Amino acid sequence: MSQTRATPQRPTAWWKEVVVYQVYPRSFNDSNGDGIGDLNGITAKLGYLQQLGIDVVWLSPHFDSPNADNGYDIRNYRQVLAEFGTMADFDRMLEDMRARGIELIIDLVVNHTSDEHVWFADSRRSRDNPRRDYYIWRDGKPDGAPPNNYPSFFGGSAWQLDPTTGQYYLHYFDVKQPDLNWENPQVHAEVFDLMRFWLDKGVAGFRMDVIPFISKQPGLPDLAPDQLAHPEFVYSNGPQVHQYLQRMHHEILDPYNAMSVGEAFGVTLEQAPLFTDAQRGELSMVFQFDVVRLDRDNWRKTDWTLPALKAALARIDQAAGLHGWATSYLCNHDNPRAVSHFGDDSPAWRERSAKALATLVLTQRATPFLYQGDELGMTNYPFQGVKDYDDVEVRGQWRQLVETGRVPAAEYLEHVRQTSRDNARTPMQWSADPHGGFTTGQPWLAVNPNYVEINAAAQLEDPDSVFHHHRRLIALRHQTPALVHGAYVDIDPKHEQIFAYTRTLADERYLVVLNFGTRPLEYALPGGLSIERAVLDNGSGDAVTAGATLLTLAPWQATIYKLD
Ligand code: TEU
Ligand code: CA
Repeated sequence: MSQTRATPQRPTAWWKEVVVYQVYPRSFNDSNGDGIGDLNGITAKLGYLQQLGIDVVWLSPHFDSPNADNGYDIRNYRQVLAEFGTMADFDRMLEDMRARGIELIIDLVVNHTSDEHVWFADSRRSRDNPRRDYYIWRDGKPDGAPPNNYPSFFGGSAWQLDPTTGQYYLHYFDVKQPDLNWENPQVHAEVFDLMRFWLDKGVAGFRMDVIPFISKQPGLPDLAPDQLAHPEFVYSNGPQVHQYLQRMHHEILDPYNAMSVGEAFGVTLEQAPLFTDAQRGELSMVFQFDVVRLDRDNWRKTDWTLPALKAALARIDQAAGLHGWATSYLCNHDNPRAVSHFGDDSPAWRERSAKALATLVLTQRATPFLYQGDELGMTNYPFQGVKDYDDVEVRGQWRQLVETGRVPAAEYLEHVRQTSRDNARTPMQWSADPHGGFTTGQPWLAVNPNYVEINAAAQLEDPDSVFHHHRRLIALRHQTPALVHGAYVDIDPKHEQIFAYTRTLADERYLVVLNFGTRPLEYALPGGLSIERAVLDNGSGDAVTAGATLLTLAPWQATIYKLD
């Protein structure tokens, strides 16, 4: 097999210098009026993405799936979901992206498959089926109870009894998402094969869904009582995970010079370098959860403080160290909207705080990942009742917690309104047309009614929009190596409202100052720093003179300065 046939000539570690934009295809753009976003809809918006200036698209799953979890349950890894289009549509989309200089990474979901995948259909047929060991089967306890006390993230036990053979199979997520058995070398061969299939088409790499979970705990012992609330810290710590990833790196990722980003759910900041240290040969980078889960306890919303956010970012930078690399993100399809979460989505401050958060994400020493709609400052959805949610996670928790009387409905809804994944999954707001111009039909999930004010068409027209601020930040990052590679130093980690850090590469030095609040402040620069000029700010009207050491900061001001 010619492994290098379609290998693109990309420079080493090319993925450090890119800005990534995540597309959640179901909610991006519907080209045929069925209410569901699709691949032709994405192709139609590539000019928009090119104007924004991003380099890489991460496409959430586009594969054939019964959609128990919106495509994170794959039935056929080599087929496009019919609702999204055909393989010809995919090829055209990819060709058009690459003609515009945009690379594509796709979602590799191989901790589990759909229960409708042919591997699982075979596996469940009989105890001696050749594919039995593709999945994890165990006898129940003598009294018929599940093999151990593992919980599923979507409610209930992580084990499902299958009547055909009388054994249980393991599923960390929905019952329709059985976990693959990576102790079986045939599973590696199958996965490596499907990776080659997409790489040979010209895909540039993968985002890897819950990849630390692929190695299971030997003997699958019960979780201790204190582990039950956060099983991810056990599920992510199987003994073989690094060996599996090193093999994948050696056989697939390295020969194709592919970009890889692992979703490191349950991985601590101390463990992250094991995945990303280039000398070990595993992944390019990982998504850590320390920022997006700063104010979360499962579905519960808790409080966060600016010093805690700064500490998490500093530790992420330290964990990347000299030989690793990090990611920078505030939102994705599993989280509330960035501006509602970390900014201020009230009409007075939404735009300016969204721009401040963009400044933060795009000036870290890490590859920035923007989620669709971030560039417009899209907000959380005004959910009322449980019927407003589509997500399998909310529906499972509702059954397990509310219908059993463990948590009052009002309490659950108050938290989930702020934490639900559906906040980020409402359709893109393209224009002030009905349904935000996302579809001419009925959208699969309601469009946020604020599309009348917040939409791409209006922002493209307005040079001061959140969109154009993102565009300017991306362009600045591309032309400023210090903002990509420069050392990161938080110069005032304890300040409760100001976030100030320097980025230094040789004698180029930048200072980023963000006012995380609506109170204007005078800010004396610590440590004898003095300003040469303001390079980019978020329209807060800052006038600064050369040599200044005292700043007058407007509410939610975000400014990048060049230092003397
Ligand atoms: O999510 C991993 C994950 O476990 C959480 O982020 C998840 O969203 C949930 O909130 C945990 O309580 C990945 C995908 O990003 C997510 O969309 C999938 O549902 C999940 O894996 C299963 O494939
Ligand atoms: Ca469609």
